[in-house]
Amino acid sequence: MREFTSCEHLAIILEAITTASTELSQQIRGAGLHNHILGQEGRVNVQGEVQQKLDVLADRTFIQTFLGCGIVCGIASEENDEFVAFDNEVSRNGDFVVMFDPLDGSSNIDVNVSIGTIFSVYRRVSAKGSLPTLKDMLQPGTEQVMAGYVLYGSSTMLVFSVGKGVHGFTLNPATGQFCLSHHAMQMPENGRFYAMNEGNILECEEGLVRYIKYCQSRENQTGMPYSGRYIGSLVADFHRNLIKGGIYIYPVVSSAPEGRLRLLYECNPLAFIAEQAGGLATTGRQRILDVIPTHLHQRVPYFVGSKHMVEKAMAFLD
Ligand code: AFP
Repeated sequence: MREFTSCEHLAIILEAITTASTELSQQIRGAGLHNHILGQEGRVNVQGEVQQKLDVLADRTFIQTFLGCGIVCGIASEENDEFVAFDNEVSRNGDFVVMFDPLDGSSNIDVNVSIGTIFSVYRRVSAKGSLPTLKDMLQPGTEQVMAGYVLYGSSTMLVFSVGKGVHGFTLNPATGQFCLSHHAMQMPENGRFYAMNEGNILECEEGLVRYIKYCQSRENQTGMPYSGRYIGSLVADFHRNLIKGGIYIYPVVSSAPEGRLRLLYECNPLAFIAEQAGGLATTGRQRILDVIPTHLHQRVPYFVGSKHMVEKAMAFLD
């Protein structure tokens, strides 16, 4: 049998993602009409967060699709305490692992605000034919071979990169096809939007408080206060900044001493997209893609967005 090329492999994974997200998109679009998929599942995930029914549905949908595609040997997701190894002959020979947040922004599900799926694909480092190991999951972001997200917003959109620029595809609900709508996306180098949960401002380090004051002043490059925009769905906040220019910050705060966002399936994939589009992603002190992961649900502080804005924010930190 002919071996697939790397390109063909990634196309198969991408097809799995479009299949699962098209199905999920339909569920989300009708969620208000179907009480059985709205609200809480009644369980708490490993992060101590209450799972929503749609979180669990999304997680299952993606797992089933990756399992069925034959070239993924295991996954890790926000909703599973441990990584999941696909234990069958075909999957054990799969070359790839996928890290994903099945439904980012779950607090927005019941209030009809944009949410998304974030994913990151790595080539396994363990031997083919065996079950994947934790080492496969704990690779630095520089090793990603594909990453992206699906945004369930005013339209459903897939944005991804295989390391050769960023492209966006919009779902045509009439045909169920994702069509190229945003070719070679570039993040503006500067912007006039900042996104941060300012409810936490009194808990932030002094340098960051000074940066936020700078954003609100006329001293910035626009000569006008930036506009604050915070949706509370990382993927939606990120997407706006990708298109219009801006910065998203989730810093260390006392309630989240290591930051709130998860390195493997939130920060790394969006950092990959940001860099591929000419933007920047750091912890405030270090490039996100260079962070060596130590555990599956590791959290990090996150500064991501337009290059000059992230550089400026970092300059305010000690
Ligand atoms: P979920 O994947 O658990 O919904 O995470 C949401 C999130 O990580 C991110 O999307 C938001 O930007 C952030 O949390 C919102 O957190 P705050 O409510 O603390 O601002």
